[in-house]
Amino acid sequence: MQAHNALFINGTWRPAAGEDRIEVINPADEQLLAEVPAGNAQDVDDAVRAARAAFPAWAATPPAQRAELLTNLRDQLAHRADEIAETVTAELGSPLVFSQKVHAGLPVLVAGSYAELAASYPFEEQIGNSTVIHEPLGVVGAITPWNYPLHQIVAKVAPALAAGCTVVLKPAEDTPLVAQLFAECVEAAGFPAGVFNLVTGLGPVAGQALAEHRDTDLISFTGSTAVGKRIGAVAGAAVKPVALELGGKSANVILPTADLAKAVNVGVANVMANSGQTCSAWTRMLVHADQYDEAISLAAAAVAKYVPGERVGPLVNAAQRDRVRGYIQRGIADGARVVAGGPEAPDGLEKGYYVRPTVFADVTPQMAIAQEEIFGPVLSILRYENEDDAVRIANGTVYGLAGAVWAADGAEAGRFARRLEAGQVDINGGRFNPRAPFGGYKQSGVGRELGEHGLAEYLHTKSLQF
Ligand code: TXE
Repeated sequence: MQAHNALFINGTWRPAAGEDRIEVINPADEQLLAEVPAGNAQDVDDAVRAARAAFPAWAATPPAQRAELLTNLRDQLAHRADEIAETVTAELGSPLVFSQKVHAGLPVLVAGSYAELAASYPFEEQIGNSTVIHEPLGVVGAITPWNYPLHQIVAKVAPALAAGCTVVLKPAEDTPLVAQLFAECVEAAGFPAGVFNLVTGLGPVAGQALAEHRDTDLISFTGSTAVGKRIGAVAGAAVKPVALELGGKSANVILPTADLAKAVNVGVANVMANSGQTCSAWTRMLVHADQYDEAISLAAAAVAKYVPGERVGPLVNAAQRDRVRGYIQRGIADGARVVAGGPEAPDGLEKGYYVRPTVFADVTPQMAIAQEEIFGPVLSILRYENEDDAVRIANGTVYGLAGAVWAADGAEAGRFARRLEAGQVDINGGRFNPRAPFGGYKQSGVGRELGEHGLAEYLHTKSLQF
């Protein structure tokens, strides 16, 4: 696709107010891919005005009609899947197969799920003598990250539109091209002007202007916990609802009855996917003391298959690469044992922001590599003595986004999973469900995305007593 030197506001592509540009770099070869406008506060204000003007008519559009347009959007995303996958591979660096399956495939499922939900959601219900009405909140400011760039957009925009809200999106500066492609899909799907608006730009400029804008009714943010806390504070001061999807440090608990080889192999694959840039990644593997050595050998063998430049892409930018290498060095300094990888650059890759897939053993729960989100292909393996110990370690971080539990019997794993402070836990590998709510306990966030729960975030509730 050809990058737009424009923002998508009120149904048209128009120049940004200022001259600033964002350079989009391919992290696999460090080459300049394109430039897009860096919108400013004026652009954000224009976009919010357009979204406000479009809101009454869109809110009054019957849900069945909103569902039709969302079906068109799903079809557009499916129709342009190859282009989407190539675009994400170019600006994020993920291997093309992964981009096709996940970065292009997942948004089609999520958009399709919201097309169905828009038509079937109980926007009105009867509770005793009350009629309870669920009305759209209004104008949504959406701020998204680069790690699953299209999924994160669709997981906010599709439920917002299904609910009858209008949207201003500020996507991540590293991955604006797929956001432009998404805007083209919205345009082609036939949504009325102003219902969806795109302002590409820098976080501290356009992102902050959107987060602080008085005329939005909800801010939905996915990104770092540090920025999420600031956005939460701004929203709190304005008594405005906020949805935050933040970081994670999820535990993969392998109970002694589990199929150890399978649990370790799937666990390694989970951490290596998307170069470890996944908020829900199972970055702490918890193994019973009796199986610890065997698990380490299995993990070292499994990770050897993840060759940088082939199955593992680069990190998104130089800053993220340096940050991840810094964590690998920190793990070594803190006394953890490297069983695969390390902080050096991978062999034979002169260009690109690559790091070596790394596995640490002898990790103790309080080490930085066991507490902080690394956001790279780095796995920490921890030892536990008994179930209570495993629960304590699993729950012993500020995060609570996701997790996994493995046991011979799904019911046994399910019982254990109920003790975890985490919003989504996969049992014996799990299976993706686009209707299942996703979101965090503790500092992993506020609110839920996907399914009915994700739609409810964009609704007010009013009750009429008869
Ligand atoms: O995130 P930022 P970064 C975590 C992960 C990663 C770290 C840093 O640990 O290593 O965060 O990544 C916009 N006001 N996650 O620096 O800055 C920004 O433009 C308003 C976890 O890339 O939080 C982008 O659109 N907006 C994560 C979005 O926030 C601002 C995904 C996210 O960028 C802003 C990404 C401001 N002051 C990173 N500053 C997850 N939960 O999946 C930045 N932004």
